[in-house]
Amino acid sequence: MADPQQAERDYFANEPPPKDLQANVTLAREFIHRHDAAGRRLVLVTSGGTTVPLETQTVRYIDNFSAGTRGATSAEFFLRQGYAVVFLHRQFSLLPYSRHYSHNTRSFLDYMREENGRVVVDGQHQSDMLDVLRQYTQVKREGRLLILSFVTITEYLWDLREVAQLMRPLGPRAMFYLAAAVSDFFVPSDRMVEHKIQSNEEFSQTADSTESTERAPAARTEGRKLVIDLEPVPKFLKQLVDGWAPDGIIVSFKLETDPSILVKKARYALNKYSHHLVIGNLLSTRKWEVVFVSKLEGEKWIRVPEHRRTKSFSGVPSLVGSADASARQDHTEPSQS
Ligand code: PAZ
Repeated sequence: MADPQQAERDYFANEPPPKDLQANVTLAREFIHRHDAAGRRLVLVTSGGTTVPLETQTVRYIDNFSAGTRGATSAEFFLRQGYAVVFLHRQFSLLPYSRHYSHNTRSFLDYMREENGRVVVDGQHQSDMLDVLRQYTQVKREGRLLILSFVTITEYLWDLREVAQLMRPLGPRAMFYLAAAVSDFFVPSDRMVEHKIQSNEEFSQTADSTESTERAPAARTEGRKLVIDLEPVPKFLKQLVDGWAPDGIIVSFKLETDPSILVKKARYALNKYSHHLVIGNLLSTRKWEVVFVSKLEGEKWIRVPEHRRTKSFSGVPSLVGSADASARQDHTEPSQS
């Protein structure tokens, strides 16, 4: 089996860092030092899906499913509990607080109207919006939320590694809450074609246009077919647990679509990486049930009661958003629906 440290070295040696890495590191360093000095608990929340570009000048890419609801909602709850939050999210996915008014079927302008030449919030939304605004304003005043973004798997991994290493000195006061949906496969940069992949063979790239690559391009057309040959992304959870932040509290997520393997795979991840908690969820029921799998407590299901599974005012039903007060915990099997 490949040595994970070697796989990490190879990955970061071959995949160039994002352009904004240094700027992100500078922001994160200041943020982490400030909150460390104040004795605050810090959490890195990752959120949204990573992409796998197929071309260097990217027109086409493979995406990972995630709207960022779990991450953005959870970040609000960590902030409410007094944490400082580094929110590493997929660009344009949901953000804490603004999530209540974005990505809806309705425009944010529908919450407002004009009154005497001024913009005012509609009466029916006043109290909800005031509540969100007060929380947001307080967090901003206290400087407790740092928002960083990624698009590709490589940007995500560079940012994760740098921020995790900066958080390392905090030991168990640092938590890693890894809700992002991260690609398992990718196109290494030395196998990536420069230009847009053509569907017409006449215009397909010749060896000339990929001459910087000694290895065969990972995406190519054969006749009218597009053939993509992806490589595995090294398993970075192992590196996080053992190397980047060995004393941090690490919570990972596991998304599946087949209910019969969810708990098995969550247990497998827990045993393999020896971290603190795996939160499992199914694509179809993730909004109202999750399973916590940990060494200390085994398997514990948390469900939003049926009568609370209606849409919230934001139009987004959310386990974290509505479960804190009334979620039922039990040890039964997941719903098969
Ligand atoms: O972002 P979202 O609320 O639509 O979905 C959240 C989620 C399903 C991506 C998250 O809960 C999760 O399981 N993340 C890990 C996915 C994975 O197995 O890589």
